[in-house]
Amino acid sequence: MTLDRRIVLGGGLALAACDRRADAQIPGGQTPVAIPPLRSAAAFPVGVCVQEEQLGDPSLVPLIASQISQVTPEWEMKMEYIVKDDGSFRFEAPDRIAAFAKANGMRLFGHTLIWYAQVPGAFERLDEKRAKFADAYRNYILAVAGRYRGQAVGWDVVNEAVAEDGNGWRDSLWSKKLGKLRHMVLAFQHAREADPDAVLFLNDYNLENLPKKRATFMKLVEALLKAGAPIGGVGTQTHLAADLAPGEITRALKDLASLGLAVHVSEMDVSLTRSRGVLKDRNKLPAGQSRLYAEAAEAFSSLPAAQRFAFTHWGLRDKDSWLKRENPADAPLLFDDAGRPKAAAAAWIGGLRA
Ligand code: 9MR
Repeated sequence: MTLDRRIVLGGGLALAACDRRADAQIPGGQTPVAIPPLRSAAAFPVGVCVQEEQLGDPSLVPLIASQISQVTPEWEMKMEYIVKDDGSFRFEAPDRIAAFAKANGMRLFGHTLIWYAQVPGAFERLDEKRAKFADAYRNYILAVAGRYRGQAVGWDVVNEAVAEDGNGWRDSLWSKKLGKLRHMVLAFQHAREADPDAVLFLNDYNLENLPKKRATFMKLVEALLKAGAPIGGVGTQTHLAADLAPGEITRALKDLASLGLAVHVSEMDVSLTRSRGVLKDRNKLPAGQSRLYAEAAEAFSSLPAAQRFAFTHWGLRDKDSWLKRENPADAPLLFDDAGRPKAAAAAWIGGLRA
């Protein structure tokens, strides 16, 4: 671990006095702690997701710049942003995020090319003719992955392909038009054509808490490789609930690493409000959250160095989290709303190994 001993509070920001009102904003009675920057504490790239509008936030930008070495666009590199109603593309927001990454010496990670959940009308309206659809599919992947060629270090090429319960693979417009396995093989091949150097990922969630889903995910990776898909890595989103049992993350990461590919913890957060009730005492959830962050850091650190692609947090401050947008009582990230490191941040750093 290349530990930079500079100790920061709130990512080098002027720390607001910890008066009682500020303390009261921290859920579960957590108090701010002193930590070295995440990016210098870890021996691997540390990522975060960003939205274009956050690049104008004068308190968030220095926090990202001091803590982070890789950025993933949270939604503006997806079809929902890029594909306009007439089928043409726009790139203003992802271009700005890519420029921000470059200006700050950070890696850029592309997310995501093909996702069952994103089906633009322009694709739905294409002629029934399969050839036309296949051309548009290839053209999209070439345009998007090709645009960031030479900058994006990797891409989530296919996102969330495994069925919710782990039974088989999901249906989507893409699978209906191009075939269940074939649309994924094509996506990887087109992404490789667009960018010969980016590491290409299959990415999914609930791989820690649902071993059956993990097994299906791993079988899918093998099937894709066998069919000629140039997969270079596996992404585990790691959206967890704070009462997940100890050991699950470690088992999942070991299992996934046994494929021999690069591993990306791609979207970690630990929800306090989505817990399934194993921990009955809500006051214990922040401790559970810290424990899971520590376990994730330790398990990821224990993987062979060559397989540790990056560890991405799905936001830094609680107030920027998609989970908090869904439930204001949640506090799933390493930094509080004011950008001060929580106990979870110290726990994550404490779990890192050389
Ligand atoms: O956090 C993202 C949220 O801001 C977007 O509105 C949403 C749809 O684009 O996607 C969220 O991120 C998801 C990620 O892309 C894939 N895994 C699940 C994440 C949380 O829903």
